[in-house]
Amino acid sequence: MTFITQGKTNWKFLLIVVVLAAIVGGGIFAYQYWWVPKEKIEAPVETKLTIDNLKNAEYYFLSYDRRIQLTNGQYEDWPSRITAGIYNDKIAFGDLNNDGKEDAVVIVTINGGGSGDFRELAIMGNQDGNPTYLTSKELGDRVIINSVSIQLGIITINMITHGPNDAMCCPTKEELVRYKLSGNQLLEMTVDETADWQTYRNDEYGFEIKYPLNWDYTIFDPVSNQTIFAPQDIIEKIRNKEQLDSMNSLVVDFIIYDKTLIDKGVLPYSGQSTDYTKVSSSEIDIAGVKGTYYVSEYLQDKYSYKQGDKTIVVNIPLKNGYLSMLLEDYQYLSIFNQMLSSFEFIETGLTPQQVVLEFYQCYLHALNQQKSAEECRNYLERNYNQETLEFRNVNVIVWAQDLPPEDNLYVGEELINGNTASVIVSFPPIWPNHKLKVTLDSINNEWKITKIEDISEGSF
Ligand SMILES: [Ca+2]
Repeated sequence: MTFITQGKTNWKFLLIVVVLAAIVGGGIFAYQYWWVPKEKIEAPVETKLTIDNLKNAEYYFLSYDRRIQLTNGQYEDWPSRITAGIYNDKIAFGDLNNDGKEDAVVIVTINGGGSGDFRELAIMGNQDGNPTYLTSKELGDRVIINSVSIQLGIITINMITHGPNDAMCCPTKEELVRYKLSGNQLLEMTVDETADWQTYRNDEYGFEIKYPLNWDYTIFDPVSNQTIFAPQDIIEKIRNKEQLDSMNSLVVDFIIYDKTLIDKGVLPYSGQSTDYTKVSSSEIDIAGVKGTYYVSEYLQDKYSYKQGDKTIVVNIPLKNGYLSMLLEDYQYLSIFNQMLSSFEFIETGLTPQQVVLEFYQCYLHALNQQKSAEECRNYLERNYNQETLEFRNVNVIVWAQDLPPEDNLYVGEELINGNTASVIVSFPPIWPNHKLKVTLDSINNEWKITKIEDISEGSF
């Protein structure tokens, strides 16, 4: 991205980024900046559920097949010896049915007079601020609930259940269960649905993210690092420029706002409502950092969106800027959220280009120390510990005896595709026709050279 620093291309570059941001963000940036009338949109009336109204709501108890109205979190029916209640400190809030309003999960407990004490997970929907029972799940007799949380629409319960040798009184087996709401049903999730997903890795900005097995990605604009993720057939169409008319076709994409952009005032989306969108925002914990999760709802038909459609922007701080993840097509919400929860920071070791440079510095070193090419090769083999290192037959061994000064070596184009990278090395101006293609594999988050090919045109 060296040309950003060249004064004469700044404006053109900025224009590209601003236009791009306007297109990708559903026009939100540009419109809020230049065309939105200054009157503010009325803020929607607060319709949040509170612990107090959850303590005074009606619940359905599965274990006793009965609807019970709680008063101040309790219920007592002495004739039938039934007592019930909720745990005030085991309540979590979050939108579970994607209507943009925070719902709640509540742990309820019911006892029929015996020693059995049954815990259930109750899902309370948000109807204009009133808790409304949606569904529930039996968790067990006398299990201990450690914590309940909602993250990206996924409910996680940390609890202690009964191991094979535990008495009913005293469970000891720690268990983590996760549920998601699908319609009015609670689905238990397998431990990691993303286990067989593919990994996108970005060494420059130090993060990786998973995407589904039958999906692919394409770098749409290398300047802003805009990268689109979608099912393979859609990516194919985008690559062939067949499907760019509809923003929804972008499915999931991201833009990296690095320090250079931010210093120039090109900022990630900041969530203002417009005359055609209503935006709500919430803080989200992603891989240990605080991000912001914006949901925009279209109040009228606009671009390729219909009234009521939603898009999401999530800003995640990186060491050197912001990653802005966008969901353009709301039907992929659950995949988008899973991609987000797979986000991880990675140790930024050497980039493929740096590894290649280091590799060539060895040759320079060998030259200066009067070491032989053989010695240097041994050094590299030791350092890279790579049995498949296949440079023996490449002319580079010969060149090592007569290497150009460091300035004349150009470690050029770098292409990273998942765990494989290639770097083109050339030697202008001494050998302008000479090029090498160096292939690297990422092994345990470290780039290792696996192959060097002479791709020169014409003879040396
Ligand atoms: Ca909701």
